[in-house]
Amino acid sequence: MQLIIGDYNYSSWSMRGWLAARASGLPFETVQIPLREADTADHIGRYSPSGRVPCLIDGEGEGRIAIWDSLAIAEYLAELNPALWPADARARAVARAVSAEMHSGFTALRTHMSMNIRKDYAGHGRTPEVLAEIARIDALWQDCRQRFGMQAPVAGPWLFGAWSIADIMYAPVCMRFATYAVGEDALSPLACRYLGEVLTHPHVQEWRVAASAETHLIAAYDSYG
Ligand SMILES: N[C@@H](CCC(=O)N[C@@H](CS)C(=O)NCC(=O)O)C(=O)O
Repeated sequence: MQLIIGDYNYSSWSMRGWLAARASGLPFETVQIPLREADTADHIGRYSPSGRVPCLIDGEGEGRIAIWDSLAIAEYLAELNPALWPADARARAVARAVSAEMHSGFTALRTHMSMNIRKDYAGHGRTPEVLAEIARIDALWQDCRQRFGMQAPVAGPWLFGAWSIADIMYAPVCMRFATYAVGEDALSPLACRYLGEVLTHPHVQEWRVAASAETHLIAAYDSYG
């Protein structure tokens, strides 16, 4: 498989696709395309019919498919490795709901606290709409941890016990919370603990190291200097 991604530093959707691919345990090759360059559209267009990343390519010849959306990529990988979703049907349904909520929502957070792993934007972006979305994320994390993640037999540090697509969908939110210093002052103790766990997950660390090593800049995304 090939996974086409954008910048490690800026591309939150790419991060989700890549974390899902890493969590699947399946072999894949990463093809990176710097975003917002003159040739970006041409380059992405060779792989992705929507012109967006991430895009997963699997198979060859007649059997080759392109999957051009982060959640669709995660679902495909979960068909190959079902451990990407919680095993229990009720937990899995809630995990899908929180993943879909992320995929289709939180537009204020995305706008005012765009992912920018290398920067320190402490205190920036806290509009009333963003704070309301942070409160919703906090409530959602607490609910998942208390009802599922902390319960036997699956108990573990993640939303549904074991690391799943639900955690992966919120990992870029955690990167934003690190950049914009959203911590104890804005989050419940439980959400704070969960945030700390995500930031030290080995796959998240791997992505952060790649973002730190990257030198490509996108001025339009360096919103606060
Ligand atoms: N709903 C899509 C969103 C993908 C998306 O918006 N990707 C951005 C990068 S994070 C992109 O490809 N932009 C193209 C460009 O900047 O040229 C998904 O979940 O994968």
